[in-house]
Amino acid sequence: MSIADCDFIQLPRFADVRGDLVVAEGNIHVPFDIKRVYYLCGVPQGAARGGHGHKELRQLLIAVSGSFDAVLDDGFERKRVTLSDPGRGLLICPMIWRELENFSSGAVCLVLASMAYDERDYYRDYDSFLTAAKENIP
Ligand code: T46
Repeated sequence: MSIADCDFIQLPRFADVRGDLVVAEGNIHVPFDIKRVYYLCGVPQGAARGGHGHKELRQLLIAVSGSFDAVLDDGFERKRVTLSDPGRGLLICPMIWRELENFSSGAVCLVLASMAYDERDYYRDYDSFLTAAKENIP
């Protein structure tokens, strides 16, 4: 997996005079079974989230309100993308180090995840992640 495999997915959006409704169904719009949902909110100005990689977890991040940046790193290259559109989500594949920063005031990051929470799936140390990524060991 590389950062080339991490891309935005456009979600179906139903807009009418009452506002917008955006849908994300597992294995239809999102390329995995959705096993867990969580969200980041109330992030203070200047604070960062993430700062880890996952061995197997796949996630779709959606800025349902406000905006923030995601810095993705596959051990070989880095890219920064901005999430600000509630109608599209950023797919993050396994073995990608991610850092989330530049949260706007009131930003909410909704996360759809392919697995239940499991601390053993995390690389929380960058050097260990880098060694595994370079050796292609999940
Ligand atoms: C990711 C980014 C975008 C749980 O108990 N269950 C959960 O499902 C999650 C995600 C976290 N936690 C606990 C574990 C920690 O005690 O919540 C606490 C904060 O978690 P963490 O420091 O990992 O939060 P972030 O925002 O740095 O990272 C999270 C996800 O862990 C991570 O997978 O990609 O959001």
